[in-house]
Amino acid sequence: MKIRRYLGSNTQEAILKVKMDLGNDAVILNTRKVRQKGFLKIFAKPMIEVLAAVDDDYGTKKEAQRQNISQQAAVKEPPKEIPAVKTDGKDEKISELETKVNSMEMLLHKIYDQLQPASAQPVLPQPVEQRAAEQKAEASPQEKQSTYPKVFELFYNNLIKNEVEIETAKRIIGLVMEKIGQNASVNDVASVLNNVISGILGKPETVRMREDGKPTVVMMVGPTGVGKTTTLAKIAANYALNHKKKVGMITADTYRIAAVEQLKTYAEILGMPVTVIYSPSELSEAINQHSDKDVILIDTAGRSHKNKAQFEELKTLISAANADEIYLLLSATTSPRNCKEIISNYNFLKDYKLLFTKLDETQITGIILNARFMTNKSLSYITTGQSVPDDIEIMNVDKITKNLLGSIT
Ligand SMILES: Nc1nc2c(ncn2[C@@H]2O[C@H](COP(=O)(O)OP(=O)(O)OP(=O)(O)O)[C@@H](O)[C@H]2O)c(=O)[nH]1
Ligand SMILES: [Mg+2]
Repeated sequence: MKIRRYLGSNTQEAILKVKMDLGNDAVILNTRKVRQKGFLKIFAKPMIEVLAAVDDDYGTKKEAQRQNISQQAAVKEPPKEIPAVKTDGKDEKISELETKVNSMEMLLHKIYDQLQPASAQPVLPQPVEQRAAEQKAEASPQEKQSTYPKVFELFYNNLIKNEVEIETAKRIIGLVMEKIGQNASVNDVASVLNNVISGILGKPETVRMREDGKPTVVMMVGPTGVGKTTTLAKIAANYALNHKKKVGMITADTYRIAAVEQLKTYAEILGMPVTVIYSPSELSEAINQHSDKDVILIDTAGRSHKNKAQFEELKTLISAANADEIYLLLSATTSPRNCKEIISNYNFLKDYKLLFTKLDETQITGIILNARFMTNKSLSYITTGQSVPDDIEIMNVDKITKNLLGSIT
């Protein structure tokens, strides 16, 4: 039991302080009038002192509650339409002027570079095709070195430590240098870099509900064990509990023993129907069965990106589903090389959103920037643990950007 002392100019104020600090569970042990110490304070009005007690584990409970609320709030945020182009004329004018200033800066910068001795030249951004061709599977420490001015070098190193692809990191740093010049201050570099990275990451998009009264069909795909079924259950629970939507689930995973049981268990807890299909031809009938729902979530079996036959089957299933949204799930713990390989295996998908799982297992977030840079697909949710439904949130781009920038002190 923790005992704390609170002072207020009256009893109400002192008790309010107790509740703000310890919550409603606090027990008031004693109240009394006290005179403040010090010569001048002798003449002041007496204060009210309240002694209050609360359980030892209150702090832990409070933190858990706080996290819970913030996660729920994150998931509760209703999906918003993101306009493809800005409609505000003023904004267009500003961005037009910005582009002009940028290209003038770039021109000046190039002239300046040409006047410099060869060894002092910075590494400038390269065209996308060249970047792809030059991307090496595993870079040697020498290849990771750069010849940037100190401040840029430090930020570049942070990106590399975060496993951002070398060519992506070089391109980003090059872009920042083009924007503000080589002699910019740390703060300016950090601020422009922040803007460039958050600009690349873009605004995350969540499930966009259909507006024609038909159910929105959402499908989860991705490598084995990344968390497709668990994430599907988290999304289902959030739609049902927070948005009061009618949710149906379909599983096409009859390959792994217990896969169906896993989804059925979640469905039972959440009080939702689940349909099991054994072949892609059964899918449209299963979707019809859920025509009274607002959202239909389809779980698929984990597919190794190395298995061509399994991939063909997945393609058939995806085309049978004709889903409104497909989420490609990637574990944040995947190595950059594997991530690249997985993504290139899924490039048969016309459109999809990127969803990263297991962010609780790693501090390294370069995979997110790499994937976004490589695919240009929208980011969406992240998952941060095994708990259903709590451990899911809409990706906080600002947080990811700050993590990628790191500290250079
Ligand atoms: N630490 C952590 N574990 C997670 C997260 N999401 C899922 N898991 C765990 O990862 C394991 C696999 O999760 P599943 O949901 O079964 O993964 P899956 O992609 O459906 O797997 P397959 O269907 O076999 O391909 C389980 O132990 C989950 O509890 C997460 O965000 N963080
Ligand atoms: Mg599964």
